[in-house]
Amino acid sequence: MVVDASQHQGGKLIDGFHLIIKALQLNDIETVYNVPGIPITDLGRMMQIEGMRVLSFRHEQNAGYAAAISGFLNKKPGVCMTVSAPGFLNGLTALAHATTNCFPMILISGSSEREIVDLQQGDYEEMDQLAVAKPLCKAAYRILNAEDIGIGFARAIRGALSGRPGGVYVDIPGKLLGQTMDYDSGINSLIEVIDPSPKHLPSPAAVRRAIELLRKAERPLIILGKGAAYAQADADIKTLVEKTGIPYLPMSMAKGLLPDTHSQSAAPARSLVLRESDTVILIGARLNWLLSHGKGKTWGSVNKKFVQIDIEPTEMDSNRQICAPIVGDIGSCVRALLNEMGDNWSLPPSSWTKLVQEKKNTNIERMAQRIRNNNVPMDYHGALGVIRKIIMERPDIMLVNEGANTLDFARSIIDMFQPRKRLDVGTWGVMGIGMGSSIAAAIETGNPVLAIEGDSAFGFSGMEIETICRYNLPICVVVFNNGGIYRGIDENNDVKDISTTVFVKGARYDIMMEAFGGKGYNVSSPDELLNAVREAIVSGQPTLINAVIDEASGTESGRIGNLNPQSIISKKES
Ligand code: OXT
Ligand code: ADP
Ligand code: MG
Repeated sequence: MVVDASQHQGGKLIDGFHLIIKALQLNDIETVYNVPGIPITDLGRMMQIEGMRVLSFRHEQNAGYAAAISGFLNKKPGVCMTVSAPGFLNGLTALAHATTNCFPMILISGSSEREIVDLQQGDYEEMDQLAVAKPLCKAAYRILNAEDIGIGFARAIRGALSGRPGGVYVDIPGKLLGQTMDYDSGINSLIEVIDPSPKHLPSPAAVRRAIELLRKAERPLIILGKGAAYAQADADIKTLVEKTGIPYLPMSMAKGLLPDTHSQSAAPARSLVLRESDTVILIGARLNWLLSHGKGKTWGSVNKKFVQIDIEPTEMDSNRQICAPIVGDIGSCVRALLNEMGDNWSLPPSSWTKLVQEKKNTNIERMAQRIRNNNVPMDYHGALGVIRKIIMERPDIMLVNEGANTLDFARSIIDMFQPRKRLDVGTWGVMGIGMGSSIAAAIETGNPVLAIEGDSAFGFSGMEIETICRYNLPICVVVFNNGGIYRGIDENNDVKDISTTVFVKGARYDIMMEAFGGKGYNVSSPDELLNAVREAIVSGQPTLINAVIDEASGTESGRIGNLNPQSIISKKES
């Protein structure tokens, strides 16, 4: 039953429901992504009554991905709320994803009663959720008493935001919600978190060491990662890049931090700059698998020196020696580098910048030829050439992207022009972020959203198109329908079942969207695709475009096929 908060104000009591709401609102958290059910249904209703935005999803994982990306976009924890055990577990993947990607997020989950869970007496949806969550996030807390709600949420908010951002779990046993306490004492127990993400200034010695190294560099390279996008230090990062004249490589979610058409962008010369550079400055990017751990063929034989800016001290030397570690928040570190550089800074040798430019020209020319096609059925280049045009026309569009080939080709073909406009699979390469990210992007920014989805990728969160229609969001989903995972042409090896990577032929994802009142298009040429996307963006209506892609045009695992283990025994022999 819904109880109106105002009912308590005249009297003397406040309950757990309202203390949670007030704790969140006091800290400027006004949006919650959730799936309702026991014991949190009324909490969601009351949040709405108290003026919060509560968006209900069809599956907790998608609500969780929405919260995670909202954390990335806003530099403020995104909140997901789930029911006990199965709902909690569904949301947990997203909490772990947020932690892995360094996005601030809070997962609030209802849970069963402690006395029964701890004696393992088989309560409704029984699970020791706190213990399960702990290893998968930055911090996990359980609140048992109404008077601890303020402290509990303060710890969660500070935990998610301070230092390296990440996911925090808050366990709320159902009984907590109905607990009451004196109204004034309750309000006084709430905590406004002061400076939850304090500036972390780098040591002057670390900054000097880095500058000395950079002055000696002959072939320097800056790598901008999604930490740099998250930091929202856009103007200083641009100044650093331009003042140093150093070529920069944006990681996928850092694209647009400076426009991809910037003369110093080395994105179209990626292999060359990684191989040939002698000094590399990592700004909010880790030397993980996406950068081949800073070792091996990708990095060539040149003995490289690394400078790294990161808020997390233990990130240094994780894969390679970091010759000049700069520990601090990116805004402060970049500013300190700019100050230390002074006014007399020599640009990198022109032999280096020319080499990069020549490689860029070759790759850009090659790409230009490939995207200029109107083939039917479409290949990835023809279809994405059109999407590239759309983003040039509307650089404010939030681009969501997942798949294998659909992801990899889109990353290199579609230029981005503004920071934090490209949202994708992140550090894990996870499929399923599509609709959750799209919904959060629409809710948090109000901009149009264009989701470029492999047909497999879309399937992980496809039911949320009902959510998109229900809230009438300006989201255009384009399903790159090549009839399967990577390709639609795998043979079944003469076994009973169809190949593991192949889907139903001729599937019509557009009709799914129409089932919920959205607009559907089925297109088979780049021209048709261009018109359909333009119409969708202008209309602002929920739209799904089924874009028929040549079943044979993808490759196994896109550009990371090398990560598949190989067997020396042939598939048939075994
Ligand atoms: O320098 P060189 O010459 O090398 O050229 C490079 C650039 O310089 C150049 N370039 C350009 N040229 C011209 N102009 C411009 N503007 C330009 N920009 C760049 O282009 C090349 C390439 O550049 P790029 O892309 O920057 O460089 P590269 O070498 O690719 O970078 C390396 C990486 C590692 C950084 C990059 O590849 C990367 O970021 N990769 C991420 C890969 C990833 O995360 N993939 C997703 C996971 S794959 C797999 O796991 C899938 N699953 C399994 C699964 C998952 N993931 N999750 C869950 C929950 N369950 C299961 C599944 C099921 S994918 C998948 C579904 C796939 O099927 P779909 O139907 O959805 O999709 P389709 O494949 O389309 O069918
Ligand atoms: P990418 O995948 O784009 O290379 P990663 O997720 O690997 O990026 O790296 C992001 C890095 O940025 C993490 O190591 C994280 O600690 C760091 N980071 C995030 N926010 C900040 C910040 N405000 N200041 C400094 N470092 C940050
Ligand atoms: Mg596919």
